[in-house]
Amino acid sequence: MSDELVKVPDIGSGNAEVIEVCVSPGDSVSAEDSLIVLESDKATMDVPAPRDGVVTDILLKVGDSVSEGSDMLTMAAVKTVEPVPVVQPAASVAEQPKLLDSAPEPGTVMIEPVLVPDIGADNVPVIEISVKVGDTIEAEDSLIVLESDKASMEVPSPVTGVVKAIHVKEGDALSRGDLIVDIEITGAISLVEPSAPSDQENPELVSEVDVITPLPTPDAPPPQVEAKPVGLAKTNRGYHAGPAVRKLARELGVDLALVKGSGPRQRIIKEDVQKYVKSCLGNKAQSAAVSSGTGIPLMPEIDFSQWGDIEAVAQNRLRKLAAQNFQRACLNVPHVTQFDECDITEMESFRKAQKTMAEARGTKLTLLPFILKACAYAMKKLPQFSASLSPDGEKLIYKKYINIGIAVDTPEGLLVPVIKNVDQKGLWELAEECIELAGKARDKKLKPDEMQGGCFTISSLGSIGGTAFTPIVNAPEVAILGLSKASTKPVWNGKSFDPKLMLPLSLSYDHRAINGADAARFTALLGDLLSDVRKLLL
Ligand code: CAO
Repeated sequence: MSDELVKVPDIGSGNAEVIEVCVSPGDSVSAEDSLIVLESDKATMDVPAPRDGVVTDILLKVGDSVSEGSDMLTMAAVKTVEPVPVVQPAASVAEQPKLLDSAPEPGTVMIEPVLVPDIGADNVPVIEISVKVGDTIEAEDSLIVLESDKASMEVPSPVTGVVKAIHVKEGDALSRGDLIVDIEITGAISLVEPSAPSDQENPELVSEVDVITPLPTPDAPPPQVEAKPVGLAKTNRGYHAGPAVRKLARELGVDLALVKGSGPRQRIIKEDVQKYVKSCLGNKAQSAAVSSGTGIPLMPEIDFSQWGDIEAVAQNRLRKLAAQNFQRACLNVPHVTQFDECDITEMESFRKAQKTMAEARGTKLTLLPFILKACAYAMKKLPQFSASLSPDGEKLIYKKYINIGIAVDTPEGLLVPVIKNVDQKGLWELAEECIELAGKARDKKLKPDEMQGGCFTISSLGSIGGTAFTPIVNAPEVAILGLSKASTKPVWNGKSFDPKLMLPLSLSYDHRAINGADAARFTALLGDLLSDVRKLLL
């Protein structure tokens, strides 16, 4: 049998541009599958296959301007299979809304309760409510989308009207006969109705529900519903893509929100979805290679419930982001931590002596402003501590400003607001800024620019406890100072032991940018400054 020439049908407008060719020679297509997508200045339309067959040649290309009768492609016929006769059984009275074939009389209000039709299964979850109370809808508009493990289905409205009440919510499990919505009828009722009870032994029964995503399950019996043109799955609504592309995306589990459209007006075409899937597979392979390349075996997934009760709590976005940053810094930065301690006895006396003054100013003077001042001083003397390495490791970028981040523990997770130009600010100003930024962090009021531009970070656990810890460098910064709890220790003065308030310092640094001698110099300088804060003025 010779190939059949398929031409562009009546497209309701003069010329239209081919914006997508959905098939290739050799593809088997079923009647109604999209062959090409056309776009005129008024509409975008899919041109469906007139019948089942195999595409043998494509006679146009993306960008061509076509009109009714233009040659589109050639198809070879396939052996036709006798269609299964469709039986439309009588509906059960109890479940069937009353049929009307005309609009209600003016002045009368008719409420149509819409029930779940035969969906071939019980307890099917609602994955989308497509309408809201007050919406004006047309007959056939989708009301809800149900998704079983075999198929996604839209339940269409049988009438034109206004949604008065919604009786279901996302996640509800629905079965035939459940009440979905009440619609106040404003137009004629179409003859779309919930179908009769399903009969597992009668495969010819056809539901009126549109199957929009038949999910292939090898052992599953053929769905008992008629496949109509595909609708839009929940996650893929609102993107510029034709039904064929949406169908492909659903089949491949692709979220179209993540796909960049390369068609006219950023329309997502088939190739974009394929490219996206390829890049995902590439990334996966790459991360597997990185993982094995660095010799880091993946953590095994363990079912902890085998040893007792457990509760899995979803991590919030902030904690997930922080975890990612910590891991990235840990894997990329060769860390070394320099431990030291410094005598802050006199500084502490001075700080405490300022208490009345602090109260009069309505603020509080903690250790932190002194540490900030001392770090700013040391960063000026040793500028590599406020530098960053270029990503290729070729350059050390020295920053001529002294911005210092302070790690703030909040109920949501760790935040690091940045105090700008610390070297230009006095102790009171720094005290006020610390309180303000820490407060904003805890109240989730920090603006992005208040968390950016840091050169160095201070993480103070001193008010909580501990003797030392190894903070993780807040890359691309190259150093972070950890403070633990100061405690009084006996310090040998050459003749006897003096009680001294000693502050433990833990300075972690990126060993690519800073060497150990510099780190020791840095903490020694901090010790010198903090043991006699008058030196900060020099
Ligand atoms: N040793 C002894 N006492 C200390 C101290 C130290 N190293 N550091 C602070 N203190 C004292 C303060 O001086 C203050 O004492 P007074 O009440 O006598 O004045 C008291 O502890 C409470 O201080 P604070 O915590 O309210 O204020 P702060 O300026 O010291 O710290 C902030 C502010 C925001 C850094 C702190 O509240 C915070 O959130 N720290 C946690 C940081 C963190 O989680 N780091 C880990 C990051 S990695 O996971």
